[in-house]
Amino acid sequence: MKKGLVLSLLLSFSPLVWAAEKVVLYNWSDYIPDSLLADFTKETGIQVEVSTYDSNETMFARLNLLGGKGYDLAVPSSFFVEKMIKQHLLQPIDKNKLTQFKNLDPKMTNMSFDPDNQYSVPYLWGTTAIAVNADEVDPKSIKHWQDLWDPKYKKQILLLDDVRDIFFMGLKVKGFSDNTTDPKEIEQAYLALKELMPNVQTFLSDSPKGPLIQGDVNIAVMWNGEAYMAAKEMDNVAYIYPDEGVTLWVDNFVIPKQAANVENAHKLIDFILRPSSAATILKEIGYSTPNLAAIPLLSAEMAKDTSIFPPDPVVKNGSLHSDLGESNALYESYWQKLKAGL
Ligand code: N2P
Repeated sequence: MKKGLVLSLLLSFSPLVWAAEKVVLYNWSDYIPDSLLADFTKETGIQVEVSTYDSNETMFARLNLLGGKGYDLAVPSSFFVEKMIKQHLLQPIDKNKLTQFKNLDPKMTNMSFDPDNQYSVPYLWGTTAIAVNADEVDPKSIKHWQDLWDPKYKKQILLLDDVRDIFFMGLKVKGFSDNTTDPKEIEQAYLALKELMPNVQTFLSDSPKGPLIQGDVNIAVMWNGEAYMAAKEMDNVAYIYPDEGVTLWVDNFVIPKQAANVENAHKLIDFILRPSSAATILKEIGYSTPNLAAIPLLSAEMAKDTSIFPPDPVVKNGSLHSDLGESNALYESYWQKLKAGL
């Protein structure tokens, strides 16, 4: 008994207890440099436990199942922030604790999915468009989404395993809105995508750059940062924005309702909001940043890279997914059929 008391006293003053300070981050894969998290731990003593997901749907299903327990931070795209707020899965963020919030572009705060940023803080944004191995495919030959349906690309295309980003293509080639809830339009998009299937080699969202780098596919419908990372490992990657427009997305930090380490979650967000952190992230993974104060820290080459920072007309012509409520189930059932080859 006495021994136990001494031991616990000793422990409470030992570094072991400090090491137990932690924050659990549920993030997209390949979405934050490990070195940056290590710097955070070095500075604060707070360990970051990371687990990853590769779609909003997976992240949502998990948090919903656990009632938001077990994770201190997650990084949903805007339309899932909206959905998670509606389902009471999130807790408010205390902006008084975020000394670096001021660095954010006012255009990227107070967005309609979360006015006043009560529940979310923008992390990165970007596009879903077409990356090609330009040694094999002439980038100028692809101007429209429809071009991917050309039989000459048999088995050459990788698609993200992402229902909304891929339905976007099907809806666009049919001339419909990517946020449609009309069952007939959704069906038409499914039928269009079904016709694309002979050209599709694989669906992949966990490091989709891999098959492009290895030469297993020549075309990948994927996120801009993955194209940027691919370009570090292969010579000739081009990132193409088809004329009909592309998916734009904004991913945001949120704190699940039952998070255990709320204080540490705020500390990590604030650390990431530092201009130097944001610049490090960009250099590593090549997504666009809402952090205006980070831009002067980038090389001229990066600042003018149109895969990182899409040109204005691309942004104007792009579209953010909205939460489609009941219609999600219909998309999902066509999506499963499509992937099963039905
Ligand atoms: C990177 C994930 C990109 C996030 N693996 C797309 N919203």
